[in-house]
Amino acid sequence: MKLPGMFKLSPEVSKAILHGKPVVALESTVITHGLPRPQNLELAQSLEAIVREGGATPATIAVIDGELCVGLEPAQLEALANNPSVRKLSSRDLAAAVAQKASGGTTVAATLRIAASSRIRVFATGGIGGVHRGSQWDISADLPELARQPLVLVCAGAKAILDLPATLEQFETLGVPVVGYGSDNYPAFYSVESGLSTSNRVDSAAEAAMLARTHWQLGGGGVLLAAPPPVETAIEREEVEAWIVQAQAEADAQDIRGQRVSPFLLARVAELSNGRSLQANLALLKNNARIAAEIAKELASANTLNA
Ligand code: PSU
Ligand code: MN
Repeated sequence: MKLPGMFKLSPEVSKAILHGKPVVALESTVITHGLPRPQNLELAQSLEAIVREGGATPATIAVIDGELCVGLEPAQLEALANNPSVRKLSSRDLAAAVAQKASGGTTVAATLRIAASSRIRVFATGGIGGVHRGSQWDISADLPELARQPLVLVCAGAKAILDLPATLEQFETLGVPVVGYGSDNYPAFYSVESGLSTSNRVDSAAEAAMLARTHWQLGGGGVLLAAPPPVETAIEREEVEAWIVQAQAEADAQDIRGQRVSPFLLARVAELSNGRSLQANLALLKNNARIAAEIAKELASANTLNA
């Protein structure tokens, strides 16, 4: 596959894409800005291992020295996770990072773009961005980018720190199907239920793949596949809510804005919950990677049958 020079596919990922093998994209802002050290690197490595065990090739995406890297070498992943000064790169930030030969973790939005250009069709993350509480104009670029790029995004819904009803309305406006995986409930990231409903439900990876392929045939872009977080580490909504309200009040008082809001809230909720939210976050990320590998396999085998 010929991509512009700024793209750098790892040999493993390049081969998998070329042969129509299942590939799962993984984002890197969760590594650089979403999780504390050393859990961030451990998590990044286990997500890759889970995708491999599931029979797919992991493609962790990041920008390193201005190159759009699709699939990282172990040393690159380590360097990224241990460098506290790398950038958080959303869609709007990619051109500057490339031009300035900078490095950074790519958000869901930026990862969607790079993955779509590389013809990857499945992507696993923890929770997608969305509409922030209190400031309805702070809407993550994750939303319009998901509407545009034809991928299945496996996540536990939007991050609970957000205004979930407003975020769900945005998906409807943008024409993004919000599909529950084995559930009618729209999950709330740390919690199994948000009190909101999904627009559809599937009960297997094969059904998810079929729905996505049909959406793409109809000219659609992204599909949000909402998987409930594992019950062992999930937290009741009421309990989480108190921590979020406190963290948001602190963010407002300290005038935290823009790109800093989500990392601040996630870190503060982890502190206020004595690490319980972190455990839930790690568990759901792994769960989503496992499901994404299954869907990638379904999509790849359907492609072979149609060839
Ligand atoms: N999921 C997690 N932790 C994270 C993120 C997702 O479990 O840190 C990241 C993703 O990269 C997502 C970003 O794109 O948070 C959203 O940032 P913002 O709200 O600034 O758009
Ligand atoms: Mn924002």
